[in-house]
Amino acid sequence: LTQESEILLAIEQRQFTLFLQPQVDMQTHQVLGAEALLRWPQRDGSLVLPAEVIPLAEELGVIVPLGNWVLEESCRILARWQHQGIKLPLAVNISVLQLLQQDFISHLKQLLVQHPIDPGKLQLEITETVRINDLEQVLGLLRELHDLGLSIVLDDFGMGYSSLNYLNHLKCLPIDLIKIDKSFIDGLPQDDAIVRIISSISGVLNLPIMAEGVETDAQRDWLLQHGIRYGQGFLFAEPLAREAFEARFCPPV
Ligand code: G
Ligand code: G
Ligand code: MN
Ligand code: NA
Repeated sequence: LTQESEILLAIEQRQFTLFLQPQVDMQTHQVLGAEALLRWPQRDGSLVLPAEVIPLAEELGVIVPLGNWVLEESCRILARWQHQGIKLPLAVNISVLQLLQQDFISHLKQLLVQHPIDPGKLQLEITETVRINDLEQVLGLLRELHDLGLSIVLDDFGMGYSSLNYLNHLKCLPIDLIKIDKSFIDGLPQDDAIVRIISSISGVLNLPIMAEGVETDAQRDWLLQHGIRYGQGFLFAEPLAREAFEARFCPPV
């Protein structure tokens, strides 16, 4: 089997799974939602992580079927939650390559018809690595997604392309949340310059921010003292299998 047919077969045989990590209000400890993170369980019990699978799938040209499976599975989870009275939103990572596919929007519309969910509960996390020549196209697509009622999250903020011109574009983008990349949270509380800058950008743009990869009390305390309330990280919980996430964070209603 070639690597690409191995991935396609794994999709068909439902070998992939989504782990869920809670996103919390660090002030009240309330769980606000979950991020869906791709995992590929192997026969030996190990998990292949997205850092390996996603770039490979992009390179081999199978990111679209894989991304479609992730979106559909996320819709199934949201439909089940809606049925069970679980009101949490679910954030899904979207590769820009996937977003730029011709039929991405029509496929998404079709999914929303097949799975009658509140589109506002589906949050798309787009990584900020858009090349300048794609920017206009991406802006148009994000507006369309926002018009469908989906929430748009700018993932890994600070890592990608952020010129002042780009920030100017952000002002008129339908973005609902900015996530500060874990690499900047790692430095807290000592190295706080970048987080301060991102925090002030979010203030100017009037956008809420969430810290990723919060691991220590000291990081959380710094964030709260500087007005950053939303967080995700091992301090609160690791990504968990769906059943474990529900058992821990979704008490029976
Ligand atoms: O779960 P983990 O921390 O290993 O994820 C690493 C990175 O892979 C995350 O930053 C996330 O953005 C990306 N990722 C995780 N799941 C998916 C997915 O389903 N699709 C895409 N495109 N990226 C994902
Ligand atoms: O989409 P993004 O790349 O931000 O996905 C988050 C990734 O970071 C996931 O793969 C998740 O497993 C990982 N992650 C989440 N919280 C923590 C954390 O507190 N510490 C570390 N080292 N990794 C984390
Ligand atoms: Mn993410
Ligand atoms: Na991220």
